[in-house]
Amino acid sequence: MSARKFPDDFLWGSATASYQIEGGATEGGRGPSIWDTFSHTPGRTLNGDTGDVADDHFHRWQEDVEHIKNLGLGAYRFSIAWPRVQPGGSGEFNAEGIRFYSDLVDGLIAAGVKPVVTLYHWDLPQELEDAGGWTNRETAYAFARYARKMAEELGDRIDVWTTLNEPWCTAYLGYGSGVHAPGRTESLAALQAVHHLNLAHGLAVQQIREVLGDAAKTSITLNLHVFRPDDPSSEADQGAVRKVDALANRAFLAPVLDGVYPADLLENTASVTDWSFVHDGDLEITKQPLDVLGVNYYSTARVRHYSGEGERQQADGHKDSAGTPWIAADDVEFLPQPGPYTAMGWNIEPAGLTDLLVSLRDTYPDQPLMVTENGAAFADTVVVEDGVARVHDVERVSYLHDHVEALGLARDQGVDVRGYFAWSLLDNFEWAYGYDRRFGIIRVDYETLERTWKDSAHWYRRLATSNILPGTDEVSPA
Ligand code: IFM
Repeated sequence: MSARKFPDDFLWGSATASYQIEGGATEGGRGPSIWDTFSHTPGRTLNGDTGDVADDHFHRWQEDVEHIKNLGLGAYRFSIAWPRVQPGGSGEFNAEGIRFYSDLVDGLIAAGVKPVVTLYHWDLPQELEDAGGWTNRETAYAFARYARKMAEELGDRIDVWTTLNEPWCTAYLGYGSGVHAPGRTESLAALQAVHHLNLAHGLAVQQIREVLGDAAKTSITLNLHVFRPDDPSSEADQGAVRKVDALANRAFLAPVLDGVYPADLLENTASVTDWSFVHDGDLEITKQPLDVLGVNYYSTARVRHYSGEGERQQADGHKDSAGTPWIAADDVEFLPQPGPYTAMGWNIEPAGLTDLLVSLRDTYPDQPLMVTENGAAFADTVVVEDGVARVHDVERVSYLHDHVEALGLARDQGVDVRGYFAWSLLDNFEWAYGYDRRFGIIRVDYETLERTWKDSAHWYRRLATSNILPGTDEVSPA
């Protein structure tokens, strides 16, 4: 069997996010974000870990760009910390913070790497949260002003402008289940956040296009959920899938790509809200032409209708939540999926990625796609061989291999997927799990902050530099 080949212009990249890698939390004029507050609140993160130092990328970014270059990547996806460039989220911008990203962008371009920017990967300026955060419509307008400023400053040096990363997490984990910052557990707040995030996205795209014209490539990244009905022949289980699909997927896809909220979403959540926070004209704003839709994929979920008998199962990967991210879905059960699992407890099912990409193409045939995150956490160990530190992360190599193959299978079916970004470039602060879960293809020693390529990095370099899917045993250093 010949190895899978990808086209020459297929974009191979790796992704990170500001709060997860930067550190320098109080340096360079950066203001506090909701994740500073949250992680410094006892009991919120595993071992009380914070992003104060993280990978110290703030000081080591040049070394990190060198790693990206040596990996042979065509693109690097990173996020801008809003409070680093505008400490309070409105008002004064911080020239020093802007310079940090401007230098990073120049460094990437000099290394032959396309910068793919995310404007919001969860580190909301704390001052904005104090005024209501994403429950407050004003936050969407503040976000648009910040987006405009970034477009003015970074301009045409950016390859793709991504407005939001995984608004599902911001809305439902931040305001519904409370496992993410700001840690609120209010169903109404979560749904208000859903809408204000969609609005923020649309307003920001308008601003970016106003500054940069149609040449600007714009995007949003969604963590779309793949739900399997427990019994595919059961109408009740299919109904359970539709209910959570509306909350998790269509609550974002429909306003952003179709300019509507799904009728079943409004109906199912009527006990929580009448959605009067959606103003006339908002849905024309949320729907903006998108050059690429970013898709983050990790695993699948199995759901069934809950009749009320017996204890309701909630094996959805968020079962340790204080509240629930599944608003008005008490009649839906999440069942454990068969393994294997990653260190996050997430099941590994590459076919879910193929299914997701194909179903997106079926619904939105003209929408180009990009897998903006995919990867796995495992408990890595370092071994020293001939005086050289190695991490034989066999499971991660095979996870990446199988998911790239799954993406290839979607392409075989004619799906227009243009790029793939491994999550993550570096081990980093995995939110409520602190530094305990390692997703990096490059290991970070949190004592010395030294970077060590894992086998997965060597494997990924082969893929990125050849466009041919290497075997899982092709992991030796070049
Ligand atoms: O680390 C996160 C990232 O910030 C957003 N997507 C999922 C990753 C793994 O949980």
